[in-house]
Parts: sequence; structure tokens; C-alpha cells
Amino acid sequence: MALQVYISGNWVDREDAKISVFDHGLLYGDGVFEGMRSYSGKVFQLQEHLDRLWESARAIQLQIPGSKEEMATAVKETLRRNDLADAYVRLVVTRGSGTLGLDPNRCCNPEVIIITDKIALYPQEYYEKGLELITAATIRNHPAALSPRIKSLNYLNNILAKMEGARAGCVEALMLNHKGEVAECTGDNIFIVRRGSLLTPPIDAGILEGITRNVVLELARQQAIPVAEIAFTRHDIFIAQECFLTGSAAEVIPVVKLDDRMIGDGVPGPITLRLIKAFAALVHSTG
Ligand code: PXG
Repeated sequence: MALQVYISGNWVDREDAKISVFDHGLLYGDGVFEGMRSYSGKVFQLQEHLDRLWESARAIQLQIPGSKEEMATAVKETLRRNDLADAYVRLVVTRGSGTLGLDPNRCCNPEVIIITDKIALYPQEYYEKGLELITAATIRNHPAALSPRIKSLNYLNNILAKMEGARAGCVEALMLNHKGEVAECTGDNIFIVRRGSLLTPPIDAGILEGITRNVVLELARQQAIPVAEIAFTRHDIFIAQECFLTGSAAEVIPVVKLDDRMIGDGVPGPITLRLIKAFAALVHSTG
């Protein structure tokens, strides 16, 4: 059976999953999204993802049709119809069709899309040996221009940085903010370990408040690892003992090189490995 996609109240085959070319999501990137994962049929941190989706929508004055409960039910039904247990789940809400002009007030029907599919993971090798990153010349969006806290359909800032990474043979790229501080990667948050403490940039460094980031901060606190949300620079990564990334797709993944310079001993460190283990235990216990 063809993959079933949810579009604004209906489930259709993937070939029939279409929206208008007049949708402002397409014309202007005017909309919001979430990327989530299900483990053994249960969406991990579903409520947190729904809360963030509603906050992103609120920030762009987009009224999502229906309630969070209805969205949660539709997500679960989409997974059930596709018989997927361990899956990638993409929620998209667009501004809807309007005229060929920016005015969002001329769009009256936001579209809600739910896509579930098999998850495409990073190769296992990266989890064992660690990733290499480069620093992108493209800085993260200035928060006063387009806040990185909004998970909007306008991802060109991240895509341009991702292309720089790909040109250098890296699957992820580090993005700095307008102050030259470390912000995050193109689709993952970043952490370092320095003198036994776990550090990650604060939200006001101009980053997405990653849900995996928050889970990892909590796991570290539970394990009595000192944590701090504090601004730092590339210098701090170069002198760090350990570095790793977090994201719904990547989970927790070690980083061993930045701009061709080795971080720590050039292998995944003990705190990183502890957190990878704790994260795996959590997703397989609560789903
Ligand atoms: N920063 C950015 C810019 C992101 O897009 C994260 C950090 C990590 O956040 P979470 O909440 O996932 O821990 C993201 C998340 C995709 C995809 O399809 C992208 C993300 C997550 C899942 C899938 O590219 N980005």
C-alpha cells in the first residue's frame, strides 16, 4: 500500500499528497514545522513538539486549525495507517493559498500536513568514531531579523550553511551568531565538555530551543554532571575535552574535529558516551 499522508483532515496516497502552488508556504516560506521521531510506535516528546509548533505559529501570527489534542490524534493515526513503529514524523502548517503578494491576511485556509516515513539515520560509524564539522561562513539569522526560535519553513539560512559543510565533506556545519559566538549547527544543537562541565549556548545566542537539547540537559542533571547554558566561541570548542550534537534525527552524536582541528583526544569522550547511553535508555523506556 502507498504511504499515507495527512493533509488538512484527509489521508491520501503519497502521489496525491499535493497542495496549491498559491500556498504561501511555497511562495514565501510562510509557515512552521516540526521534525519528530517515534520509537516503538510512540512519538518521543510529542507534547513538547506540539507546544513548540504552536509557539512558532503564534510568533508568526498563524492560527493552527484545531487543537493540540486533535493534532496528536492525527499524528498517531498517520503512524497507524502506515504501520510504522520507528519513524520520522514531519508536521507542517502553511499559511495557505492566497494572492501573489506577501499579505498573509489574504490567506484564509492554513494547510496542516503530517508525513511519516522510515527514518534515514546517520551511518553508525559516526556514532562510534564521531563527526567532523566545519564552521560555516554563513552566520545564523540575526534574532531581530528572523528569530531562530521560530521553526519556520524558511530554512535557507541553514541550507546555505549545510551546503558549505557538504562542500568540505561534512554532514553538519557549525553556525556562529552575529556576535561571533557559537550558535548551533544547521539542524542540531551543540554541547561541549570543559573541565567536567557540560556547556551549551543559551537560547539568546540565537538558536532553536531544541527538544533533544532540553532532554540531554535534564539527563545530565540527573547524572550529577554540572551543566551551564553559557555563550562561548570556537576557541572554547578547540580547547574542549569533548563535543557532541543533539537533534531529533541525530539523537546524540559525538564530534571529534572542527575545521580540521582535533577536539580532545579525537574520539568520543566518556561524558558523551554516558549521555548517548542514557538517551538510548530513555527513548526505549518511555518511547
Ligand atoms: N537546531 C535547528 C536549526 C534545528 O532545525 C535542532 C536544532 C534540534 O532540535 P530538536 O528539537 O530536534 O532537538 C533542529 C531540529 C529535518 C529535521 O528534517 C530537522 C530537525 C529535526 C528533525 C528533522 O531536517 N531540526
